[in-house]
Amino acid sequence: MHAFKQEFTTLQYIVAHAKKLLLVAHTRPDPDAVGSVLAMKEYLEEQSIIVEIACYSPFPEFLINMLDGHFSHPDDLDLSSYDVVIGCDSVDRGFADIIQNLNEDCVTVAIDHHHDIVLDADVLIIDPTYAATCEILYEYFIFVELVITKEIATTLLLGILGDTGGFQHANTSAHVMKAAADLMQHGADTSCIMERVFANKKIETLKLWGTALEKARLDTKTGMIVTALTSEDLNGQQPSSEDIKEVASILSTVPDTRYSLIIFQISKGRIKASLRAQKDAGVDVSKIAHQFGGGGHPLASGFEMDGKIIDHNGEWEIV
Ligand SMILES: [Mn+2]
Repeated sequence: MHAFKQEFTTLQYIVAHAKKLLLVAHTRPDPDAVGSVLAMKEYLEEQSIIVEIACYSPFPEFLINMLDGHFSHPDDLDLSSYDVVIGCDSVDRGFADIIQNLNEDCVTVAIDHHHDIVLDADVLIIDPTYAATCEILYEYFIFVELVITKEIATTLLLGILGDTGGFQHANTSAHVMKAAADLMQHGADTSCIMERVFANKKIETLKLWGTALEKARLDTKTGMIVTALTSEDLNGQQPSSEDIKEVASILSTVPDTRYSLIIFQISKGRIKASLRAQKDAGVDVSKIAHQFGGGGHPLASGFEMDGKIIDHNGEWEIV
């Protein structure tokens, strides 16, 4: 685990001199992306910096009543007006497009825990041994001796709980638990976050899960369990990425399963897939995701591609 002493010192210096700063959350933001940009915003605004958050997707509906957040579409912002831009989590998704439109003097910072980041920035704070970007930010806030408010504690724990699947994934290290305990001590409400992120399912969502689980097929030779949701299955519904990831997680725990794959139709002509592997199963699902232009972690990854899923009585074809 990288200590980032030098990078944190540099970031602290950049922040001390920033006047107008843009935070970037990745497209279709997950709890770690939302948690990290909101925690950063709170910290930066304390220091009288003008801060905005850019994202190509709207603020996630399931977090609206819990957190006070506002995302602006990058096209609605004057991107050349910022002196610092910080991308938090999955910086390859969206941040790369924004970087191209910045002022020449603008300082760019990327904070991430994905192992396959190709994007370049002036300051890179990237280490895949961290479970969440929020875990890296927690380290940074300790480093700069920030007083952790209830809001910051809540947003950081949101990211940690999101990316560890509520402490269930293999990335739940002793360091994660220590950080989480400290954040709880500073007022973060674990059960409230858990309810938002993992419970609080609409009946339609649970029915979709039911369809996905019912159609799942296990190949005992390879240990792969697979299921798919066609546009007919979805019937106009648009499940969140979190919902789909959860189905992949549940399927990966079936006995004799080494890894799981769920494919669903996100829009007409476009499909999305989520992969989960069991720890010690010897499968690196990020390698599979890479073959299809996606990415992620060895035990949790995903990809998107053009295509339409067709169901031939339980045998799927992508055309
Ligand atoms: Mn993350």
